[in-house]
Order: sequence, then C-alpha cells, then structure tokens
Amino acid sequence: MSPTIAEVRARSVLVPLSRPLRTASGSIPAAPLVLVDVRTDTDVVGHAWLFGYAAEMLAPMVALVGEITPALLGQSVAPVHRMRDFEARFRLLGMQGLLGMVVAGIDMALWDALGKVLDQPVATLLGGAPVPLRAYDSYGMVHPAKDEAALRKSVDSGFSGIKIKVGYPDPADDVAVVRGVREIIGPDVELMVDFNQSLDPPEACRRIQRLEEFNLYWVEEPVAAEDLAGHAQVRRRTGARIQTGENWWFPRGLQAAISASACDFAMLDIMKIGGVTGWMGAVGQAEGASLPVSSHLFVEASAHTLAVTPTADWLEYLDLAGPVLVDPCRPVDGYVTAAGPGLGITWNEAAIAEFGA
Ligand code: SMN
Ligand code: MG
Repeated sequence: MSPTIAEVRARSVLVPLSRPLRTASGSIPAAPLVLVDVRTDTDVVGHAWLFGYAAEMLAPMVALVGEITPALLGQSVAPVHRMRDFEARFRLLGMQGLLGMVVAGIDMALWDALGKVLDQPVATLLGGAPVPLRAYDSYGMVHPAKDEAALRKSVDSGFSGIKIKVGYPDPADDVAVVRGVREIIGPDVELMVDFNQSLDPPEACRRIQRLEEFNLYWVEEPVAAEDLAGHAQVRRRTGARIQTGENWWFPRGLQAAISASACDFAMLDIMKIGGVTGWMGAVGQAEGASLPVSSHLFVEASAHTLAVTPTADWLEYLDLAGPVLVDPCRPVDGYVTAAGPGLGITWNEAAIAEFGA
C-alpha cells in the first residue's frame, strides 16, 4: 500500500548569502526561500525549498501552497500522478509564475518523501545513483582585485569552472573584469559569463565580440529569456556558445528553445522546469537535440536529477539554502554528489526560527 499525503505546509525564510549576488538585472541581498513540507500518513515528511527571487513573493507563495494543497490530502505519494492532476486542474490558467514554482516545490517534496519512505536517494529512484558531478563555482558581478583571494580559493579547492556575471553599464568594464578574472584563474579553468538578460541583440553581439579572446565556455542569457529569436540571432552572428534555460517554464519551455535554435546548451532550473518530474520530462528532449544540460541553483535537488541526465554537463554551485539545512551538499575537489535518502534535505529548525520571514 503506497503512502498517502496527510498534510502539506509551507514556511518562508530570508537566508543570508555567503557572497553578494549582484547581476546586471538587479541584486539579491538575501535569499527569500519557501520551505515546503509534505507529511505522509506514515508520518514521513518530505522537504523541498523554493527560491522566491524577491522577499515580496514569499507571502503569496506560502498562501498559494495553502490554497492548492487541500485537494492533495489522501492522495498517494506518487509525484508523477500528482503532476498530471495539477496539469489537468490548471490547464486553463497554465502553470508558470508563482503557481508553477509552488507546483514544482510540492513535486520535489513528494519525491523527497518517496525517497525517505523507501530509504533511497531520489537519483536511485530515477534508475541511477548519486555520482560525483563536476561543478562550477558561481559568482555574481565581481571585482577582480577585491575578489582575487576568493577566486584563487575556488580554483585551489578544485573547481574546474568559474562563472561570473557581466553586463556592466560600460562595455569596457565587461572586458576589464573578464580579463582580470581570466588572469587570476589561468587558461585551464573554464570561464562562463552570464549577462542575466541585460542586453538587446545588437548590443549583445558587440559585447560578445569584444570578449572573444578570453575563450569563454559559454555566454549565458545575453538577451531577455523569452526572446528566443534574439538568442538565436546572437548565436548565429557571434558564433559564441549560448547558454540559457533557467527561466523556461516546464518541459515545453525547452521545446520552444530547441525549435528556435536558441542555444548550444540547456540550463534547467529544477523549480521552473517543474520539479524532479518536470526535469525528467525535459532531459529526453535535450538528449534528442544534443544539448548539454547544466543545473541552475538548487544544488541538493539538481545533484539527483543531473546524475541521471544523459547529456549532463555542469552543476552550478551557488549555495542558497545551506544555512537552513543540516549537512548541506558541499563540493569536494570541485565535484558535488547527491545525498539521500530522498533529496538529502533536513531542516535546521533553529536556523529557520532565526531567519523566519
Ligand atoms: C542567477 C539569477 C538569479 C539568482 C541567482 C543566480 C543567475 C545564475 O542567472 O545563472 O546563477
Ligand atoms: Mg544565469
């Protein structure tokens, strides 16, 4: 008899960041997270967390969990079936935005609960197993001189990739910062840059051409996430390897980008792509299109799904939830390995009380 859902609850926290998170499209002073718990009829509790991007999103996300979950009570802890139910229930509205995020959080918490019931990591439930995944250390906008020690520490700790955010008001600053970081990390560490949707296609082409000498591994979100034609235009005109996807909603978001030839890589955000279930619906499309897949944020959950992704490329190491977790997922020699059972998420209740929002 499979366990059933007895209770779903959500709480919100504002978690301090280990490093400032400044992007060309805004800064994030602290991580606004929604913590989702799904308790089963056998009193196993599945956990997941969601990134709200802005503190003012926390209350509506918590309220949304409360509004949409009564219909789940008594249903089986079968995340794929529950996702089908959500898809049918919200067909007219469409699942994106805060609703998409909350549905994904419930999905992740259900997978965590299932793993805990079966005492298996989610990667194992998915037919694989936790494996070491190469990770890149992900920074915001940096100042090479001020951040040199941190950058050197990242490389010395084993990271074989570093990502920085660019898109300064003055294009010359992009060049100066990328040059400075390349000089610090050396020629053998992969360097990715992320414009965070800050440019229009002509400006993106101009700026990318000025960065050609630095052997970038990828150029991420040069234009607005939803401007797939713009991404394709920049990719065609510059020859740069374009990364995008952190803002795709559910697997069809990936499908649209593939149809538009928008990118060379796919970056799946396990919240916006629809949780573990959504991620697994996307990876076959990525494989069919020969798109290397990297994760976006969500270190703990992504380490499970990336482990069973046929075209797995990089795990993004940017820790958001660590302060509210017992035993957060930490990189070892530049690699991250998923922990279990479930997604390996256990709350640090004292920290949650401290950071409650
Ligand atoms: C990013 C965006 C928003 C919050 C954190 C990080 C960034 C990334 O686009 O790719 O890490
Ligand atoms: Mg990004």
